[in-house]
Amino acid sequence: MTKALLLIDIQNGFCPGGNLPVADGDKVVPVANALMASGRYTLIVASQDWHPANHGSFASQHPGKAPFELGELSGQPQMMWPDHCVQGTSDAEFHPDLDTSAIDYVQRKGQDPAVDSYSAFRDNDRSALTGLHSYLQENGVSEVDIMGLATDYCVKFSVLDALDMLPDVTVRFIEDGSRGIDPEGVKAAIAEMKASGAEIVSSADIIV
Ligand code: VGL
Ligand code: ZN
Repeated sequence: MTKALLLIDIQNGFCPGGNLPVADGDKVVPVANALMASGRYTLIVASQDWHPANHGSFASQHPGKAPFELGELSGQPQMMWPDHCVQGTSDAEFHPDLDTSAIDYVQRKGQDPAVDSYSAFRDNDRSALTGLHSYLQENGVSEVDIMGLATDYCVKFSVLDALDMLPDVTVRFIEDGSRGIDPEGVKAAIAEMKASGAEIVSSADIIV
């Protein structure tokens, strides 16, 4: 059994003080560190939202649009975000308390200015793959536990893609290791992940 822990976007930008802060986003850091130290995982993977400064998901690139309004990107509906996780800035760095020494593989995403990439596996239009799917397959992963930021966006899309793209793999969402942007969105995201076949677990179920 090759078990992977997938840490989604535990970056300064999504923590208090960041450009797209998630309430209590930093609270997931000790959960991630404890799981990494548990010795339960063969592979530790972390994703990193990694946008160019002119990324098309930024409201700043759409005259007249404000952050958190619905806009369009390449003809598709797109939430307009504040500028966040720009490549090479401190906003894009992992949270300083995250123990990055245990991370085996970092998957960056969101580099194409013309499409957003919530999932760590592929762009929102499902065309370009990031490489994470191949990495997990090459390593013969049989179980993926997923947690991080934000539950209602990048965590949810990563869980749904893991279920879709790794059909024989057990996919679990770690609830206490995740925080979301919108409380109603979080409830809906958990219901959708569950209905799609993900197990909903807590870190206490894993570290016994
Ligand atoms: C995310 C919105 C925009 C996330 C990334 O990590 O959940 N959300 N970019
Ligand atoms: Zn982003």
